[in-house]
Amino acid sequence: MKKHLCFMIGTLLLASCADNTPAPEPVYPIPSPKQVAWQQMETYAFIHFGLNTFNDMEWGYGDTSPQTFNPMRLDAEQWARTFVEAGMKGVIITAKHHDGFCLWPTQLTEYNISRSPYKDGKGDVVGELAAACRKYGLKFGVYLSPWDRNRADYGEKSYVEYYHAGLRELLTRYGDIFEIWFDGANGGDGYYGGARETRNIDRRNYYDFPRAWAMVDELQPNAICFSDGGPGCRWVGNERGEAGQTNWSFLRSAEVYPGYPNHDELNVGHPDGDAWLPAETDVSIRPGWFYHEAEDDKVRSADNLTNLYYQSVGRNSTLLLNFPVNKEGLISKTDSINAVLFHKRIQQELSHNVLKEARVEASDVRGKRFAASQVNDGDFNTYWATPDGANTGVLTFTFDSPRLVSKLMLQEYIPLGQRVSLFSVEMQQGDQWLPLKVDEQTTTIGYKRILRFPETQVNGIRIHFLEARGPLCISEVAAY
Ligand code: FUL
Repeated sequence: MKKHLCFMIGTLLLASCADNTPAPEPVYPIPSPKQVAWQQMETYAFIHFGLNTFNDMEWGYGDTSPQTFNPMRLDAEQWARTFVEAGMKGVIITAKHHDGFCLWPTQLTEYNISRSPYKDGKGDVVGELAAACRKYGLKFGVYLSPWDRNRADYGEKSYVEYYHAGLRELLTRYGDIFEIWFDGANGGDGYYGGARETRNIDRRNYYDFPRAWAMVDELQPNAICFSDGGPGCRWVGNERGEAGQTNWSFLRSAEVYPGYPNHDELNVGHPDGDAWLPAETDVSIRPGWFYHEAEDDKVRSADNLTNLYYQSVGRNSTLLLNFPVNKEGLISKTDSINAVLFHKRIQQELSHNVLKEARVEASDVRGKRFAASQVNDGDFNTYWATPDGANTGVLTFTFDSPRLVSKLMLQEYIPLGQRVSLFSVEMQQGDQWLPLKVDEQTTTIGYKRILRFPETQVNGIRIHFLEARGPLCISEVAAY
């Protein structure tokens, strides 16, 4: 009886604490769960490797002999270990670049690795990397260039069938694929089976991309399709490693297509876009995408890479960092050392979140389960939310004793959409609240925004959310 009574009282107490306040309605467009999981990868590697590597080229013409492809020490596990130590969550390899040479053995064309001296024609670089990824817990992706400077039938219907058949092989032979790269460089001069001429195609319609994307949905439903206009993620609009300070994860889908010429729009997104298409920032650790001996002393330093991280991941984008595998078939020493040092730098710079030791108050709260304390609990899936109609608000963090800070990290709960379009920050120094001066626009936040500023001693931090597309949904705020 006593036990029963205790249970009843417990249930009553629980009921009075429970908060049934509904979550805010989504503000469209919103990401699919796979787009959220993809964005949470944050950094992953790119590999450019192929005939170009052995012939000191960036864009092979399509006539280089497969006999020149001969890496003597190729070790895909060395690549994978480098990426793991550099904190990367996956890798995308150029299975076929514009020169048309296929890094996997295929019956579809003679222009493939089985015609090279590598492993006496029995090698499969795509397969070797896929296996290394499985062993080291990395996600695996492929780049399959639509433009093909080798094929005699480039420009005709049969080439499009060939392209789709190659895609099917990659989607079915190598296990799970997290991303497929549909590059936007398209048409121009090439070998084209000996024709040696210039061919132009209709960028928008020639490749029948909707059919390719449907094949991906069917065979690899968890994969993200990259192109200038998605449908999974979009190009950031430059190869400098720089996402827009204002960066919306949307585009007007009817306007953008692979090969879209307005790169500035891709950099910031379309604030009124109808499709969720977050930006991916692709950049090489060296000046070129492919390996060139002359660039051995031009590898980006850890400092340089650190800056790229803040300009990409810190601006609501992902970072796709390219490693030009060398002629031996390895990632060169400087490249791997600098990538690992970069990761250690970021880990160290963002290790001690002082807001975990702060009191936090909000101007307005939707209900108990959306309390301000959700923003410094380290859990992306819980968030502070404001009531319907309250599209502005203030978060105030205060410390018992002063703290030194030089970075501020903000995250929106993007499963319900990207909302904030303007915010400002104040720092409490002594008794005074002073505006934080940063060199960047403080407009959008999205999945992640990181602001950098000179080290400052503060007693508190206050964030004013000044404009948003709906009630605020803030997942996390951290200061380091
Ligand atoms: C571009 C290509 O033309 C480059 O060669 C490289 O692959 C880069 C990632 O994409 O469009």
